[in-house]
Amino acid sequence: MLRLFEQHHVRKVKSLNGSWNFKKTGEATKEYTMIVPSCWEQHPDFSSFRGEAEYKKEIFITEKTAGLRLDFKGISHTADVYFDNQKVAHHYNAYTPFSVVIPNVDLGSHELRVVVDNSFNENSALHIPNDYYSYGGITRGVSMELIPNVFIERIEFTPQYRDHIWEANIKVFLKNIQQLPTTVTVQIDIAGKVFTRKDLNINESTSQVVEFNERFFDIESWSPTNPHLYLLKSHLISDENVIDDLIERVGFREVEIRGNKVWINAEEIFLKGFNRHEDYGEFGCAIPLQLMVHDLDIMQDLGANSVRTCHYPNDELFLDLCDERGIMVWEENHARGLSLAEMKNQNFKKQCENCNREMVENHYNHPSIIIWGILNECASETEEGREMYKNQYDQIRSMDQSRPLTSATCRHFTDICLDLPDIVSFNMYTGWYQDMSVEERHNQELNWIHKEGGEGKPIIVSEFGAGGIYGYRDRARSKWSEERQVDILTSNLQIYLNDPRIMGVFIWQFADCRITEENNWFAARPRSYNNKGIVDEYRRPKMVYSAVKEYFNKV
Ligand code: ADA
Repeated sequence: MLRLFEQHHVRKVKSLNGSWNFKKTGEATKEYTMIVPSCWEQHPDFSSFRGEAEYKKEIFITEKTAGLRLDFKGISHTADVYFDNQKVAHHYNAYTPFSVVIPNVDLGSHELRVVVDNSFNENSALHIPNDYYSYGGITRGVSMELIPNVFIERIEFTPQYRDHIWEANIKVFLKNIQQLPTTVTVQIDIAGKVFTRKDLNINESTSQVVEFNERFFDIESWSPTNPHLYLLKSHLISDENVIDDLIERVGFREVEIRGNKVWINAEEIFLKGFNRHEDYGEFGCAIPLQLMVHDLDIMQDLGANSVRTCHYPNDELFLDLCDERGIMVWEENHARGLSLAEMKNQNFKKQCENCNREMVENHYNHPSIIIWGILNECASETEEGREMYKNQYDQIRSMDQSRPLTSATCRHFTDICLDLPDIVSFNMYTGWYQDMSVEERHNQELNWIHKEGGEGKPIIVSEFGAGGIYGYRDRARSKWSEERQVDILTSNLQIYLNDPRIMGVFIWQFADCRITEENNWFAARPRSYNNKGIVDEYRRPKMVYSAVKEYFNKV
């Protein structure tokens, strides 16, 4: 399952999840059977394997159509895709989906082979040794689709509330994969209304956007307290026949900045949430759906209303769950703590641009996503870094004007980019990395933000927290004990949750997560884990759980 709802009733889709042949690349290596999706680290022989391996699967084409479309929701972290030994796709980044269309595939048996590499090297600017783990494998779902010569690539649904009426701009992106022009009709069906565009000439080998601007009445809006969703069904008709379709699930909601607050529809919001890595015990980043549900059940039990997808785009199944539950999402591109030298890697710009484009294009219709974030704790204190931040804000704004942008900084008192985002966010570990009064340090930070470009903008404390090793109890309440984690979290929550100058907080972090040992990360991370979770990597609650629940449920 790639989504929580069916995206096609007409297009023929087949899941390729399940057993694949697997082996390390190279000669005469041992053959395994590996489940897709999963991390290869789940297998005892590969629990710390960093390198290259290949997956193979035989697929059968039982109907002749114009093209075969392969849809990969996530491969960690570099993939080369071969179809009958012909290379058909290359993709970098574990956290964004990609697809490839192979025209005119013959009936019968074919070989699909995917070479996957999770090694660290100069070609990888974003997956580097870090305070989270870059797993290996086909870690999210895969499917194959039979498509006609003109098919619906994607849809963008942008709702707006004007003069007490819901309006929506709907863009339908069509692609003609063959060498002959085709005339089609596009039909949209949503909220009991049907819209049609007839006699559209789609030229050979081109993409074309068909746009609708419509008004709606008797609409139930999407909000955190009433997350009402609508299915948007699109059909492609040629010569009186429905040749393709695509179904999206959308919500009528608008995100607005009013002064230093963020509003959803007619409601001012305060974000109380968690930073959540995609990491769960032996499952690594390939978290099964029922455990995604478990995570959200726990977050909502704690009184959270939001989640930050630190530090990369998340699995669409998780975003679908957030849509259904009204959990507000800060989704961010893939980057964590890159120095200027690392941002100057020759692949950084392209890899970020691709990640931003794939994130926005594929996740655009999720009403739960209310903020796009970029470049967590990168070199925003430098002129060259500022240029890169500005370019990425501009890129995302060019694709989506409906959501505010932000970036979590730790360049305190030196950051020169605070004027660029719509929302100013900062990471602060008072009581853990620096022992001083939380209130005093917080006022220092807000005074600096106001002077350096953040005046009048919404402000989020995007990270704060402390380490607590599950099961480590200490009368002296030493650092790394569960007791000290309670002390530090409560001293921070008391200040942040009662300050009208901020509009949100994200605790670092929801659950403990594995980190990479390289670059000495292990030395500052007992167990080679980031132990700042409210629960551990198996979601076992630490002492701090009840303290967070008490504070979050007061707001
Ligand atoms: C930073 C970073 C997080 C994590 C945190 C920590 O704020 O953004 O990814 O590394 O520090 O645990 O120190």
